[in-house]
Amino acid sequence: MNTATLTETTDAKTAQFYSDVIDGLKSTPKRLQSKYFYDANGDKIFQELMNCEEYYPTNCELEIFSKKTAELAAAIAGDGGPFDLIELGAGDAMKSAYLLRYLLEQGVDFTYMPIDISDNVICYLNETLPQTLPGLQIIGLNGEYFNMLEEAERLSTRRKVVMFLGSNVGNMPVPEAIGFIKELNRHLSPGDMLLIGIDLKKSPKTVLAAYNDKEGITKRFNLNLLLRINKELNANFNVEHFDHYATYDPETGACKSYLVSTEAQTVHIGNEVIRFEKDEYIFMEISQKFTIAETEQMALEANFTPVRELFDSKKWFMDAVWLA
Ligand code: AVJ
Repeated sequence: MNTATLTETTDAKTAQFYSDVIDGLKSTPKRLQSKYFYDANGDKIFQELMNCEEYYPTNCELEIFSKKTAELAAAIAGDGGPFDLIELGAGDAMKSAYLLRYLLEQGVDFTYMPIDISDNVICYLNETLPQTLPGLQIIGLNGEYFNMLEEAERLSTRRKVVMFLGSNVGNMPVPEAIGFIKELNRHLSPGDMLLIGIDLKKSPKTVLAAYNDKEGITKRFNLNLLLRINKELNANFNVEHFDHYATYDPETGACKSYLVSTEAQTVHIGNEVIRFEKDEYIFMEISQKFTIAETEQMALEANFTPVRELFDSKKWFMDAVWLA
């Protein structure tokens, strides 16, 4: 068994977190980066979210991975030779595990390289996956996508299949998403592939409900970032003075989350002081939705060729295979 973990140092990560938070809260309008949602508590709240009634994307993609495993495996098989399967933002790898198990059963020679910003996640995967999937070659990489992708390139000599699931691509505004996928393409060679999970446009009510659940899990998920800032950056946010607000625009496909200051207040973060007016908002997250045509356009603009599209039974979600 080949198991390893590579981690950026905690100091460097905290320094980056601090400067990103201060930059974001000193800009107009104020913003925070949703990639910072995922500390240990954030991971837990996201798990709750995935199990709640309104949040559909995970279940849709799980349906694709559990019921169309053979089709997925065939779509990424290439010439049948060995390859490295790199996953950006692996999370609990619940969906990927279906594919990993199938590939192992078929005797395919591959190494699974999960990349995640959460060190919890990577430790967990390195420990548990080899137990539940005997024979799995795994190298967990803890850090930012492109830093760790470069690490993966240093470790890999074989054809690469990159998985980017869960509509994580939707957490960037479209132009940035295209830039990101282009950059990804530059790290790949002809014959390499991208298996990308994308949330599709659907009833606006269905989308909005997923980001505005009745139980308030999404609200807690957003507020948790303020608590993380308190804990890790020595700040004093009072989460009772912030409310969560979500919008969905069916025209653009942009679903956005905000935290709104319910009163005029001052927050201290390290040596910095941030003032909020009453009703001033922090832009927290975008979760972009696409038509199928828009995703194909995006693939072409980023120099990929779409080769296969798989859907759940409601056609709410798509996993597409794009050739580099
Ligand atoms: C994990 C980024 C795909 O945008 O749907 C869920 C995160 N935010 N509810 C998404 C999230 C609010 C989720 N992704």
